[in-house]
Amino acid sequence: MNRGRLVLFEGLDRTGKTTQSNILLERLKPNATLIKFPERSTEIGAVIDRYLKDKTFELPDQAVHLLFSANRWEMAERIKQLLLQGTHVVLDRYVYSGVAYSAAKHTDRMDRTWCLQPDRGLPRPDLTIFLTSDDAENELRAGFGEERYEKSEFQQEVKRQFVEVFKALEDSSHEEKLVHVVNVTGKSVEEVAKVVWDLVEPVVTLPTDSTYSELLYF
Ligand code: FDM
Ligand code: MG
Repeated sequence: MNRGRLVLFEGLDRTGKTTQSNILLERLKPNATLIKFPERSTEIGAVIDRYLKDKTFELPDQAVHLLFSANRWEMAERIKQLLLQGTHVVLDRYVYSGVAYSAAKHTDRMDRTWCLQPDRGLPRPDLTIFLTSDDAENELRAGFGEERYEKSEFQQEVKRQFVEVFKALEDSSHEEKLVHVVNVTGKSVEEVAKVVWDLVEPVVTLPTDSTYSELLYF
């Protein structure tokens, strides 16, 4: 049986990840599941949710980073089982967000290499779509965001970190590119969905050959 494919949307806040994840999910249904990180409904997710919403709730940056990673590990077995039973899994944020947001804090002795370690061994997406925008920072300035991290200067640093994380995690053992950058500036939701589908379609329709038999791992 064909294993499912793991497709990840990454990007800054307000670039349309959640919208596009939902559109893709509808297209792939019934053979697909959407998982959003942080998964706020778990025990660990509840602490993360509080940390993001309550700016008076302080935790060391290292502890927060490990909680986000632990939250992925809470879901890792389920993701694997879904893929192995032939279900496609769409992810809204994952490892790259984990490293980019934490590394953007520039906490002493908490560099990208440190940040990457706890996620080693998690299932690696067959395709990652990085949604970027030239005006995300303006939208944030206009008062869209309420949560921690939703500040334009911090978002600019996260953007810079994402680029470095993609480089650091590039896997040259694969012939096809696993990460694609899509700039959504000036594009409608439908236009972005079209670009996304053109990237996803070949990945989900290729029969299982040597390319998609084994799961990939970070
Ligand atoms: N975020 C998300 C992190 O800092 N680390 C992570 O590992 C993940 C998955 O959480 F600011 C940040 C990114 C964002 C916040 O995400 C909540 P959503 O997508 O806005 O719910
Ligand atoms: Mg957000």
